[in-house]
Amino acid sequence: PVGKETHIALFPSSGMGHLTPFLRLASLLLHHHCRVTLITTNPTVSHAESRLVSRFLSSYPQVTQIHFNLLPLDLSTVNSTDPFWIQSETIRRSAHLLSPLLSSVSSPPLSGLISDVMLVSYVLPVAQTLRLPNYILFTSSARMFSFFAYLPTITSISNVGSVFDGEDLHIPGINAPLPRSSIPPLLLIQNSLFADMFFSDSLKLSKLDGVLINSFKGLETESLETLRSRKLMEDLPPVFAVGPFEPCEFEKEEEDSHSDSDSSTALAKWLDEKPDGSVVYISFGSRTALSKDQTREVGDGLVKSGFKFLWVVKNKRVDKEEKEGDLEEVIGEELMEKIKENGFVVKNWVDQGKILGHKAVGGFVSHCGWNSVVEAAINGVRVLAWPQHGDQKINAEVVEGSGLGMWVRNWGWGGEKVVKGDEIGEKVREMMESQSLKLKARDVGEEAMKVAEAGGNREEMFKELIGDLKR
Ligand code: BUP
Repeated sequence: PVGKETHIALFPSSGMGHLTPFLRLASLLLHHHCRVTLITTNPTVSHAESRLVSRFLSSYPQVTQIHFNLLPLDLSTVNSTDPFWIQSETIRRSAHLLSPLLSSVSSPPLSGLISDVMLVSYVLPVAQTLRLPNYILFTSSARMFSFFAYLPTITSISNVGSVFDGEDLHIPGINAPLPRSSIPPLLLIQNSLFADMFFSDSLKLSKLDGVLINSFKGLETESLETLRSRKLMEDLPPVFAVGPFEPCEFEKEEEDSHSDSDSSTALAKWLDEKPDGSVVYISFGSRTALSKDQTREVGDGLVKSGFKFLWVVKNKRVDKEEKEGDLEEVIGEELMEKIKENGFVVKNWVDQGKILGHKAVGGFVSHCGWNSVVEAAINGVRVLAWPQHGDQKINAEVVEGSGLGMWVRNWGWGGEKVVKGDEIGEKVREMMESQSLKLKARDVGEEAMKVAEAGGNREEMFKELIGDLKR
């Protein structure tokens, strides 16, 4: 009804790859006059997450925060050593405690809950008990969502390998088949947390009220069309292509607290002095640390490419574990000297939104975490895909298929082999020198702008979503 205020609770899972799109979604919902309540878990895994949450809350004082204290998890009951997976499982197993917290939200009462795709099995029963519409934000590509929705309808957790045996997987309504080599490796490990989550959550999709995806026509035209028209399967809930999510003001201000402000000023100055489109930016995301050998080969490759480069180096999966002096130790003095001629190296973190939006940056060597792909797309920056794990090969297929970038398939998953500097340098050069790639990436960027402008397709999607929530 007219006049009813839409009040939405948001519940992200762990890691920057999940938190960031949730906060960008919050910002878009506020822009569309919704009231927002954010559920924040205590503790978080990384410093990056807690800093981003406090930045967000101080920028938007009108947002209500629900502090959600997690129950301790018995580690002997989880088959993972990855702190982000463990945290995600901790959130799942604590989810029943949400019920009293959500039911106490009253002025105005909640219209719906948008929770993380990784929490479906545990959050949906809570929402059902409270008679609260439950939507999810799928934090990867529409292509990955098609795979997620479809695979469990044709096989069981113990037979994933068999549907691929020697073949590609054909997903209804999607032209480019999915090769066996692209499936997230953890899916082939039956008792991994990921495989368990993937299967149990996927089979509950039809019970949800809707699925939000940070993607857009122009980047994933076919997959989105297939999902929205229910060509993939009849009982899918409505899919809303609410992307592209662009980096927000509250993220930019955070820069100084991540790295020391002297080095961020030096970086800004370094970039400002470079010609348009001349710099390659290299980052493998917030939760991938390359091996020492691979890190050195990357450095060697960047030097050999002959291009100017800005390189974010991580040597620990979790930022809290990084120590002073790590960078020099990993890269080594000799290589560090060569790097200084053409490169700028930052340990652990930069304001990526700002970097990709800088006119000096022309190319991006990326692991293809989905947020990074969308950020490159918004800015029309071409990508050299180097998927490391999880959904990243499926996202790299989107990069290649949309024209946003190129992918050297035989580099395999991160850590599978050490790719040599000579080859890295050659491919970086190929990406930077390709006129056709440059133009195609620019087209994708223009499409993103069109979708995101006032009156564009993204606004239509938000109107549809909010209309749905008001019913
Ligand atoms: Br590293 C890094 N600065 O230095 P993805 C990341 N980010 O702003 P991930 C920075 O974190 P999953 C840095 O812009 C993006 O929004 C980046 O998300 C930002 O990859 C986010 O790209 C990272 O999806 O997550 O973190 O590997 O494994 O969940 O895909």
